[in-house]
Amino acid sequence: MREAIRDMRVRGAGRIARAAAEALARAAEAFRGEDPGAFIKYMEGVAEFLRSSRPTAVSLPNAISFVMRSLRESPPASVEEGKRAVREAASEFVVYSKNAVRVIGELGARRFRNGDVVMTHCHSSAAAAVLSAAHRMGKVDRVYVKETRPRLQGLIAARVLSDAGLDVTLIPDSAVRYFMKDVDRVIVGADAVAANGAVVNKVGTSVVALAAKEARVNFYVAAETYKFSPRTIVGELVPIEFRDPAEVVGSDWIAAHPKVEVLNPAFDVTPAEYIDAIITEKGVISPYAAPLILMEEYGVRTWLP
Ligand code: RI2
Repeated sequence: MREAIRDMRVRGAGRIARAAAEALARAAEAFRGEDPGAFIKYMEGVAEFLRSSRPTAVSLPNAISFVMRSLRESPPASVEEGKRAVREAASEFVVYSKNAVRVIGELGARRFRNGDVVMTHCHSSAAAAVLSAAHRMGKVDRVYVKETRPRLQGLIAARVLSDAGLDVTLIPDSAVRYFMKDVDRVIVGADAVAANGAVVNKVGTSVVALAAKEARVNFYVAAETYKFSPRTIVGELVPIEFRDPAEVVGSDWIAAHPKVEVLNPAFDVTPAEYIDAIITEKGVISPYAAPLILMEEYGVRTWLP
């Protein structure tokens, strides 16, 4: 699963969180032995290994912590009990996560008006849930989807939204400002939401936000609460993943141009002042209310690490 997340066969912040939770449950089942202490140590190792799959989407460590808390808070008396605790916590997370995406769809759709033309970036299941729900409510028919180089996840969004019945226009990333004048609202997903309301999402998101602000177009983010980053409350930055430059131009081109540096950041940061609302499963909030979500999710411990 770590390899699948690393090479993005499993991708999308929500999906990798669910996959990690399920991988923990599978790893627990595979443990052979009778010593609960050894089981916990083994699970801590698996958790650490999975956590290092990709650095940016905070949903991944948050999901892992959720599952591991079931062992840490009440240490099991037997390996069987430990396995059961992990299995139940993992399935609780998966159920919660899928339901959260559905609720976000319903809450988010209410923010749209009849006839809105929308733009999105990359493929986010949460943003797609909002667009599909808004379409079912008869509010949104047309959506601009950016191709999202270098890995072209926009093509996934184009397929998903077209299958949901929307009229999709696929555009190159560089055409974002050209088409913004035709757009009423933007909606994107998130890999991490910081305590200061900044949103980390697929690289290029902040450019869409800039163009939207210039054109006075509303900019929404759809994010489950487990995408809020507790560490940012004490000033830690969300690490930005830099992926293989070969994803940008191919390894042959790189080999043929040894003097050219090719960089491939996977994410960028959109500051709170560019964001009108974050749609979570607990309600639609201002980005400046991000600390309230963190307080509710992690309590005062967040401030006293
Ligand atoms: P959902 C993705 O990252 C995109 O940046 C997307 O906006 C975000 O995760 C959230 O996706 P990547 O895994 O959880 O494609 O809403 O690098 O599906």
